Amino acid sequence: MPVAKRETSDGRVIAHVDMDCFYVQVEQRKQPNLRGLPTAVIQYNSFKGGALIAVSYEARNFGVKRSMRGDEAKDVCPQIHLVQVPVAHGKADLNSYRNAGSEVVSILSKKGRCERASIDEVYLDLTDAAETMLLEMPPEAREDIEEEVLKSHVLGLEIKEGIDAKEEVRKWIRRGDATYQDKLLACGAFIVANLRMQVLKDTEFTCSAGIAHNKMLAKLASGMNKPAQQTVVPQSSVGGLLESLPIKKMKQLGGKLGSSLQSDLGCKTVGDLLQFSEEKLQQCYGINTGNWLWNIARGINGEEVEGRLLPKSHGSGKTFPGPQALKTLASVQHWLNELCEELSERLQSDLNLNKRIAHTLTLHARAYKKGESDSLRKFPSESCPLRYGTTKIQEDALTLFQAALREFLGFCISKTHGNENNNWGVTSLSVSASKIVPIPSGTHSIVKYFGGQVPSSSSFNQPLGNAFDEAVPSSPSGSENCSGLISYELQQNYPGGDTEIKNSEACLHEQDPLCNLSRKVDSLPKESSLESPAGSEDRTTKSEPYRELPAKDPRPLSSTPSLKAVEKKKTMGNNLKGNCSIMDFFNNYQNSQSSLEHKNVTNAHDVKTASSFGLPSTMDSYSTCNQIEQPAERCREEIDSNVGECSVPNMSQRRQAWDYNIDEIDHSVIEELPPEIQQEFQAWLRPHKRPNVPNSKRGSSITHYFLPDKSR
Ligand code: TTP
Repeated sequence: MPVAKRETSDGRVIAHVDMDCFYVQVEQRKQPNLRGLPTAVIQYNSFKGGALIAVSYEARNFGVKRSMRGDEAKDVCPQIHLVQVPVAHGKADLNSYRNAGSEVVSILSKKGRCERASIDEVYLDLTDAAETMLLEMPPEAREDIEEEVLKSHVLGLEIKEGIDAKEEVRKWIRRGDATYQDKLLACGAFIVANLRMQVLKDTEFTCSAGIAHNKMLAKLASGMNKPAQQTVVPQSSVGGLLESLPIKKMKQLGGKLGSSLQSDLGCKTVGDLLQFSEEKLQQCYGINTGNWLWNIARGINGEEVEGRLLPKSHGSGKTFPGPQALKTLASVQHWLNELCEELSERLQSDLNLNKRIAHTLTLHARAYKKGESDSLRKFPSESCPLRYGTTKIQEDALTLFQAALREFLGFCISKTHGNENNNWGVTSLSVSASKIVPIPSGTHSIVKYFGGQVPSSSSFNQPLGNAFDEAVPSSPSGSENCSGLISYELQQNYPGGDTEIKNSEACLHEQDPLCNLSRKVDSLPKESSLESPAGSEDRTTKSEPYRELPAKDPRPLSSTPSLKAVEKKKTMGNNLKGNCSIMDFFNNYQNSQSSLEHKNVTNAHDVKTASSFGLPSTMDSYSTCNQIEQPAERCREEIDSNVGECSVPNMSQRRQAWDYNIDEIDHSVIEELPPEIQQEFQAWLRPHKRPNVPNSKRGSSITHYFLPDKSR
């Protein structure tokens, strides 16, 4: 349900920029001979020439619509060029479009706070830039105004027949009696026109824009004059705009709420809402939604432009219409594997490029059950903490699917045994990764270091997964972080090993989708269980005490390395390409930890202490929350303290968070690390070094240091 945010000021300048027929433009840039021709991008399948997903404006002039199939488009426009969307993993590969969107974002974000709203849409807060322009070069003082600015549409500006619209816009821009707000919007028109010209010059893409005092109005306006145009919404025009705006055209009113406003309150347009008091709307729809409705009827919307250049989530999905519906668990698993592989690649790329990790894996599907109409039962979406590594994501997605299927079928395990082909069909599948947060900056090079050791992408997955299971910290801000940390703990505790894969494979062969279900699903931590405030519950100790072993780690098992061995490797210099003692150490450390696990280590403290070498800060923040059961707010403070660079002011908090004696670190180990990691360690260590005290601990056993200290 939408929630109203207080309108902070009507003096803001917000732009919404939307690319024109975006996928078509991307394809036309690849094939310039298609420019200016009727073109559409299709997602090919054999059914009636594939589905149109983007249509050029030239093709639209012939009556081609996105709702058509390729064959229909050819009927109305025989000369249309149909370009097939690239394919990977047996489905549309949108990477080239995503990358093209990023090119645009990098240009637009230079002028103000920028929020990437979708693959081809951006919000900009241009208030500061507009205020600066107003001071330095007010619109009324401008003699030469660029053509692109004069081509702006100004809502409410009457253009009489036979009058040059550009001249009217020039007058509006240079009005001496304009309100301060209108002057700011006029500045916004200059800034946005320049940005759009820059986008065209640098990327060859055209875009359209809306310029208003808030996001809602800017978004409404950007679609009013397409392609390659911009529309300004002065405050005085808002009433007129909303008066005739159909309810369902307003963002957030396209669904059930909009339908209810139409059928229950008789509102056809947004303006019709004006007749209802705030109390009445609150009575009908609750306090928040009622308040939001009252505000939007007046064009009030205080939503901020979030400074976000990267997507909030990653998803990969595919539909299986009509006869293509998936009717066996084996076919579902096949497609889940494809989708998860794509998702995993994107997560990996996000990690490498942006240093971000996702915390939640969600499975959505649409399905039908024989004998029931679609509307009767929705296929439930299921979530769990996300574990990095393709295989792990695939395993977890399958388990989530099985859980959802079980719920969908009404737990009638015995009835479905052996006859799944006749019982259900899946018409769409998707997996998504959300709760994506930056890795705390002080840990980047360590994560990179782990990733960098792995030679190929296929073999990359498992070791990195392990490295992350051991090492990846949680998100740096807010209460979400606490649940993120909990997810991480739970991930470690999920016993998803080979045995279970084999079981589920056996299950597939037996055509019994549910034979293995209860056990796996019960052991998979669901995301919903992460919602309670961190610290209110000791989740680690409540979870399965068994920690996952590095199942496919090809590295040999060996005992904990002796200091002598470490010293020997040290003489080989700092070149860490290939195996080196610190890597041996990590391997051995994992192994030694594993042996502890086999001894049924149920103590969260042990697990946490053992993990703390990998990336100590956030793990220990969680542990601290965990141990003393602090409220979420307290957790947040501690996590935040671990987020920034390793500045001295944060060190005391850091030191508290690390649950070991920092003076006991064996420096010979650190010296073996690559320079950037050494720097990070040094930054952590520096404030703790006591001047004039001989390094009495040098040479103390790293084994002693890294193994859990039972006395703590
Ligand atoms: P839109 O911005 O909705 O449309 P568009 O950019 O093609 O055209 P317009 O000029 O009218 O804004 O979508 C952006 C891209 O997203 C679009 O080019 C293709 C893709 N898309 C789909 O793949 N499926 C869909 O159902 C929609 C609506 C869009």
